[in-house]
Amino acid sequence: MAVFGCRRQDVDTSGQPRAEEQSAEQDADDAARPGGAVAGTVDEIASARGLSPDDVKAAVMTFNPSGKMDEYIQFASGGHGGQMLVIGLPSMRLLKVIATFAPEPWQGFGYGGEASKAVLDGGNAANQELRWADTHHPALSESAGDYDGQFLFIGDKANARIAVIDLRDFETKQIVKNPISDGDHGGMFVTPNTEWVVEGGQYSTPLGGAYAPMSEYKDKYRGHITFWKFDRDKGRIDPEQSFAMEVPPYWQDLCDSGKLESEGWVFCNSINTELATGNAGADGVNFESGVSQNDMDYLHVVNLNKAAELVAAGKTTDLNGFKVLPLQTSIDEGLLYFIPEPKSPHGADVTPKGEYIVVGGKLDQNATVYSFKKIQDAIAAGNFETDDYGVPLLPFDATVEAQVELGLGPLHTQFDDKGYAYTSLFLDSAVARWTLGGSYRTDGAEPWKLVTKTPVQYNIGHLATAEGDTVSPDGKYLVAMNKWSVDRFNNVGPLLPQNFQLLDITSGGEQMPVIYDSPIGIGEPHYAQIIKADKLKAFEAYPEIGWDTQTMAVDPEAPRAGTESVVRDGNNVTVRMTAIRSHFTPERIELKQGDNVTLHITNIETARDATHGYAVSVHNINLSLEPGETETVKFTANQPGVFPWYCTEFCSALHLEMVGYMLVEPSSAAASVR
Ligand SMILES: [Cu+2]
Repeated sequence: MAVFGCRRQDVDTSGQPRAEEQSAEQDADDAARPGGAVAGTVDEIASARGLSPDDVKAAVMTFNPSGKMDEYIQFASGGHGGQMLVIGLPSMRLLKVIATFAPEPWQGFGYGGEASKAVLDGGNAANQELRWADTHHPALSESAGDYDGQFLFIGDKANARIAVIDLRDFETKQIVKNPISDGDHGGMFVTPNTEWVVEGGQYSTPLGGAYAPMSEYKDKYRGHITFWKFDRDKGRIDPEQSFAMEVPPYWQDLCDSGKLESEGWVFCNSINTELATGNAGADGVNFESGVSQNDMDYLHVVNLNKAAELVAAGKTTDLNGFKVLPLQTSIDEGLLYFIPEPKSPHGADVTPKGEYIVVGGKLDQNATVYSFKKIQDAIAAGNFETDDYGVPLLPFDATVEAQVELGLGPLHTQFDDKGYAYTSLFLDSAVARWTLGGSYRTDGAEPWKLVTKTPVQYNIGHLATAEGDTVSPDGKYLVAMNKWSVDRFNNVGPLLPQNFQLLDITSGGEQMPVIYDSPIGIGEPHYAQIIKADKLKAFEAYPEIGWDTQTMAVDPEAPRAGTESVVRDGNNVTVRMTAIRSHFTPERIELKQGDNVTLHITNIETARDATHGYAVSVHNINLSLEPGETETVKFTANQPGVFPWYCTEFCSALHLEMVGYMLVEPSSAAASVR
């Protein structure tokens, strides 16, 4: 197998990159080295490691030598780790874990700083300091239907919360709790200009935190679809301008926003139109079978623009201080329609030009494709049957454009730039490529037809293609987000990592190889979006010294070089401190037991990557101060003693010397004993 010449572009046995030319004798020498070490030409290395030509090709397609950047950035949910993962493509290297709903010490998120405390406390509920989340579906902000690289939203399925991340510094700025429900799944999905962030519910309950026995499920339990208003200038969701639609107590599932032709509409599917309530002892049918009785569930078709008009006109009721459109209002005003969809569906995905909605029915072998135009015609035709709650039911046959037989367990669909759709098949453990029809077919290929399937390892949930949720997908990479990895990686015990597999989808046709396996050892990542890397315009360092990361502006009160001080006012002590390589100013704080301490600290560095930490022993305080950042910590000095603090980032040769002492004088001799 001739792959390259004998230029050594790979790694040597110590893992160090090597690029120097070698003579043939040296290559032969290296190859013959004892101990099984791999060395020699690329051919010899491939042979010694048992790599096929396809393996070598995949390696060349994904390998980034030191200093080479990735072309795409994938933002994947971190599952019940409560975080966001930032992964480069095609290398699949993990670039960052963004602390989102869970405290994270490296980023100083939730360890004493007032800013992150305020963000995390925004998600508290039911008198609980909620400090974890099951992050599900991330959504990048869009302008005119394309990712704009400005903001990132992520939903918490476990507690019905939304986080807003600002992509200028990749930090979480806001967490909001849904005031009327404690669960969701169909979010986040943004409208094409990010006016609205959509959060669809999941397990129906009495709304607003009320109680009702399961025997009253049909009458008292309800689902919701919540529309959060996003204020782009402020970079925050505005709960005052947000609202929810009350919907029947089916379990709403994934949603997607209309685009172009269908802009202003939202599509969510549902399961449990059976209204199953589970078993208790010998009573009733379990959910697994109870929820799977009907051949058809209901695709929810929502006229969002009209709903927003009615909300503005005051047609809402108030529940826990939140605007809610009652179900009857949505029916009377023509905001909500149902269409039968087979069977126990999961994904509802709008095609790039917005004219079709693709539904994957978990217990059906087809992807079902609805036509937005046919839906509009059916609405205009009127004369509806209704479901048990009076919601108009549009006929299946009149609204379906095509059904495409794909295989077992179709879930979620993404798109490319060549008129193909890609659907995950959970039960088949495969990715299906199939042809769209209509205006997508300019190549003469048969429309609405399965083209090929690539096996993945194993149990794929979602998949994501490059720019795949936009009006202009790139058609370059597909990531299969596999729930099980079984035999793919070294055994690390009974809790196994998930497996992200990268597929090359550039060539179309029947070629769609897996080119990289990436273990994910954090939570269970659920969904991801992939953006062209050059759309991201993150700060390299904060723009000015004294930067407040909450206001994203300079804090005029931030400590600066020469303004450091310790000021006592009774038992209130205010410390103004700076950090720079390799010292804090001041380096000593003398307190009395019981003092209330407010510490303002600024990293006065401007150099890229010159981050300092500020960690105080046994006080659960650890800040990360990126260049220019200012931060505030408040605590009471209850514990007498002597407490060193130090910089937790290895910032310079004299990093060990970047230290200070906090002395807390006991209020009495007895108090000094711990
Ligand atoms: Cu999902």
